[in-house]
Amino acid sequence: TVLALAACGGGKIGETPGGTPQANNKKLALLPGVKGEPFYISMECGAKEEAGKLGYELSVQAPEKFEAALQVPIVNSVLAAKPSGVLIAPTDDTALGTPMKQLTSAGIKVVEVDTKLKDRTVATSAISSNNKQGGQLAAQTLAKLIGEKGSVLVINTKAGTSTTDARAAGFEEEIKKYPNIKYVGQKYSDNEPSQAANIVSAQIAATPDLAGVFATNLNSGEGAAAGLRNANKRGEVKLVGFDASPKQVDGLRNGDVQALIAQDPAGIGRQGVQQVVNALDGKPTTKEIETNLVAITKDDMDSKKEYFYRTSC
Ligand code: T6T
Repeated sequence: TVLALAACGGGKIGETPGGTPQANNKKLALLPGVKGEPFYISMECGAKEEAGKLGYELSVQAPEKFEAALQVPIVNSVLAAKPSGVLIAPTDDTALGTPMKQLTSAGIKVVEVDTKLKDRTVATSAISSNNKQGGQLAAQTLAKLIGEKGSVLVINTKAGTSTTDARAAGFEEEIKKYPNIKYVGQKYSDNEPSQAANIVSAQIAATPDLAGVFATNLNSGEGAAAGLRNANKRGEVKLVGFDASPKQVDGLRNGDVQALIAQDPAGIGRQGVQQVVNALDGKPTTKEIETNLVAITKDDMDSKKEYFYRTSC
């Protein structure tokens, strides 16, 4: 039957599992990981611009916190609204699997932007930084800053976040190549800056020779900077962050942080829209697309302004 064929992936483009062809209503939804955060705002700017060029309307719905339990109901309400395509940053690499599959079963084209599911069969395409490479770059940058010796800590966000997990893994792999650097492990901040600050203070007390910290994203980096400041270790313990929010960029300028690994969120949004529209038009799509990453320090920050994130479009 048509139903059985479609359930095995045999349905035609734009056809629901029931076999009813779904008209392209030119509506797209972007579901970022969290609301009001410069990384996702920049992504939204890129996506909106591209959607406008291609004649699509793009709505944005984000949870108040980076949390699967808050994002799942959003996916369900988007399913009911039935846009033709969805761009989603799943906040958990497993928990969002079932709701995302419901989107594709309803004939909605799904593209992952930034984070992704472990299950690589659900989304048509995924656009993200090479996060493992970003973690390796962070390790090389931090190693250089600390003269390749001393103890280093990773402040991560939440286990199950594909991007930050990959950054921490890349960092760990790379930092182990330095014989005089001791990796003291990673601690999770739950993506809360205050928790990241507390972790840094506690680690300084426990590890007096702490030489460096790698914070795997915006919130953990902003929090780690506050922790170092509170402990009077600003500049003495070197900090490498990920992302380039206005606060992080200020931190680079004033010495709170020594290097940032910046992503291209607007490019992720732009290419996400291109991929979902290609899928809707029956054109070829690319399964995995990598966007740019760049290390920024105080010395070269003025020539890298195009990598700074935005707070409005
Ligand atoms: O680092 C980005 C993003 O890549 C990550 O998946 C989650 O955190 C950010 O949004 C920054 O807060």
